[in-house]
Amino acid sequence: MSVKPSGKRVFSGIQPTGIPHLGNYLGAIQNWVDIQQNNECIYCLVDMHALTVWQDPIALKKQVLEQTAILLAAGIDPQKHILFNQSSVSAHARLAWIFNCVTRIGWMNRMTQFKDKAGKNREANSVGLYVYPNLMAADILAYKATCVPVGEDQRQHLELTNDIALKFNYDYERDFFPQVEGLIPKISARVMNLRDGSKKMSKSDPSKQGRIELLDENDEIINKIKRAKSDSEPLPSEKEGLVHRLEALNLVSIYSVLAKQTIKQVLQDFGGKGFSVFKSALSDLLIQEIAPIRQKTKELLADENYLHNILKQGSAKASAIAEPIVSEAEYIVGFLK
Ligand code: AQP
Repeated sequence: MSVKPSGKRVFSGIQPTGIPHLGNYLGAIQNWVDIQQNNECIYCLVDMHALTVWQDPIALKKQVLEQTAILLAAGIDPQKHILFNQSSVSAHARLAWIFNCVTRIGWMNRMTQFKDKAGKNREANSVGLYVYPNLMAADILAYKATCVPVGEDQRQHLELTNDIALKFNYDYERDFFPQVEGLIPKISARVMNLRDGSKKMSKSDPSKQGRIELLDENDEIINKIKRAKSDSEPLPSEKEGLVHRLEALNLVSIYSVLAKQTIKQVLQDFGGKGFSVFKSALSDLLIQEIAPIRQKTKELLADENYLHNILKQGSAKASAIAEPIVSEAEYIVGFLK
């Protein structure tokens, strides 16, 4: 994955709704780590977003700490950058309310992620899930961040963020919020469910068999890849041979990102070979990537105070940036200060 250093302010978040999976890792976290080199990065455990779907309160607290440990283990540097939990910085909620009043209902109705997540019984979902993209816009714009590393599934929400910023600037006749740019990994932007190549890999999928979690033990990784859906044909030698073979394409894409090879190169090596050989090589690559993160996470989880302190320091640093920006936005819309 190649990311050009730009010296920008970066914001990104992840929901503490479970253990991050390979999709979160390849679509977001790996990118987060890389761009720390040359940018000012603000990374957030978005517990307020998590609440848009019911969460067990005890589990949610545990998951925030678990994800903090995983992000640190994956290489996030909380000294040079900022790592915190969203609910501890009130600027997010305050700006989100303003954006609820800026966004038009027609815009929200076009959000495909809501449609996917809400399912058939839309009316039974929380209002929070519906206005989730407004909170996401507030997360980013509370810091006037201009660079947002996310997976491909978030592209539409970023476009909405830009529409909100433009409308706010237009309505209040000033150039206050910047336009944001997504930093979306080109290869394997969307990692798919191992059991169903038409669905994205997701933390909230009831079955863990469809996802590789970053805390999976080596034998779990091997078993999940063994049982991953494939087909009876050998792998093709050309990329065109993967059209209509969603699950095979997903496995090859994962391999190509982990091995830092193009799909063409992977198929040069594995074209004509059966899935058992390929899956065994894929498991090896996954274990090589995930085992050190799992090990380090376990060590970090042994000291919860340390993790609490990291988040506390992160919240203070985040507030110091967001507070003046959001206070000014409140003043602009007419709140007494
Ligand atoms: N399957 C995926 N492939 C590539 N990128 C992905 N991301 C999520 N799933 C994939 C990226 O991970 C970042 C954090 O996502 P999130 O946890 O905030 O929420 P999400 O996109 O809704 O992810 P999940 O796993 O599907 O969570 P649940 O099940 O809780 O809703 C984002 O940058 C996202 O693009």
